[in-house]
Order: sequence, then structure tokens, then C-alpha cells
Amino acid sequence: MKNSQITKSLEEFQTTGYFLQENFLSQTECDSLLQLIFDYRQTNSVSKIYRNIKPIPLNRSVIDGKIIQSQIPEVQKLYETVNQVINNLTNKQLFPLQDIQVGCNINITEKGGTYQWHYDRNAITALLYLNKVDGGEIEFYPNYRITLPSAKFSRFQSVIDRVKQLSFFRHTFGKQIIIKPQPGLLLVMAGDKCLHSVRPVTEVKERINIVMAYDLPNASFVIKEKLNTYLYNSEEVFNN
Ligand SMILES: O=C(O)CCC(=O)C(=O)O
Ligand SMILES: [Fe+2]
Repeated sequence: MKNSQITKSLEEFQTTGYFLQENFLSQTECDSLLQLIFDYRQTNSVSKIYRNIKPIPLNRSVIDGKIIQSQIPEVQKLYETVNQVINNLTNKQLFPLQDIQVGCNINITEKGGTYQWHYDRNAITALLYLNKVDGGEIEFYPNYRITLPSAKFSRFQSVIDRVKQLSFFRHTFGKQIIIKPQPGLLLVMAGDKCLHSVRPVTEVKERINIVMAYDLPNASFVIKEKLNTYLYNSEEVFNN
């Protein structure tokens, strides 16, 4: 990116709370990543996670960051490349998450699959879409969260978050953005401030994207164990 483009993108990110770049990867680059993912799945099963949350369930399969690091190095490399883009865009020194399982994921969403309303635990999230499907739009509300300064993972915070997820609050106080997945599209958002969910995929083809999380090097997430079980273990979990 040229310096003038970086400045423009920084301004865009700071004012809107998100950044979109079409054709961040070419169709050929997306196809070769899709092929690597396909090859991995020929010999490995991928965990399917279903949590029956209302109004939108979490219903997707995931290849987590530990697997990516050891078995799909091309995606790990991309996670590092996108780190530079993120640092330019935010004018901060951010890093991959220390929790390798969470840092970089491949989400695979089949017909009917969705992703529940949530905020990410980390400061900045980059979503890279590898293909186009019917449905499967990401719907988000940038910089929407009211964050309790020293209690980001408290019970009271989660009450505020739940109330603000209700359609009435979203439509009254939020700026709704809906983005259709398309090959090579990069979406960057302040993950822990931007409320987001994924609408149902409506065709038989799977929606495949790469989710890359960044934060300050000392970022800590008190809810880590419980949240990781929730997001990555295919067994039934209670309490949510
Ligand atoms: O797949 C998407 O568009 C969003 C996924 C997401 O929000 C996540 O994995 O945290
Ligand atoms: Fe997310």
C-alpha cells in the first residue's frame, strides 16, 4: 500500500470503526487456499460446533489455530502478513494472540449454518472471505458496545451486551452494516467493540473464511478456558 492509501485507510478505520478491502487476495490466491483446506480435510475431520443460542445459533465447523500452525503453514503465513496491514491501518503495534488455538481460525459454514451475535475477546479482527455463497452475510454494528472500563468480562458487562443485542436496541442505537462474502474480501473491525453475527447460508456450497485475531502483547482474557471450550469443543456444553 502507498503512504497516501495508508493514511486514508487509517482515517476511514478511525471514523467508521471498520475497513473493507475488495480483492485483498486474487481469485487464484483464494482458490489455492481453498485447495489446501480441501486437502487437509481429505485426511482429517473438522470439529463441528453447534450451540443452540437464540435468536441465532452458533453453527459452524472450525479448523483452529493449533492445526493451522502445524498443518497449513500458508494460512499461518497469511496471518503474519495481515498483521502488517492491521498495524498500518490502526497505527498500533498489535500481535497475533498468545493463545494459538484462538489466534487464527478457518470457519466453515454449511447450508443453514450461522454465527451467533457476539463481540470477539480481542481488539482487532480481520476476516478474509475465500468464496461467494448465497446468504451467509455478516451483519455488524461498528463501535456499538458500551464497555465497562475495568470489567470487560464481568457479569454486568454480559447483561449490557445481551440487552444491546436485542433487535430494538440494534436498530435504534446502532449503524447496521451487511456484507456479502466474496472471494478475496478483507474486513477489519474492532472485534471487541463491534457487535456481529452471520446470517444463514442458503445454498449447499460451504462458506469458507479465515478469521485472524490481533491484540496488544499483554492482552489477557479472564474468560479464556470457558470460552475456548464453548467455541472449539464439539461436545455439548451447558451454562449459556
Ligand atoms: O465468519 C464471519 O464472517 C464472522 C466470524 C466471527 O465473527 C468469528 O469467528 O468470531
Ligand atoms: Fe467474531
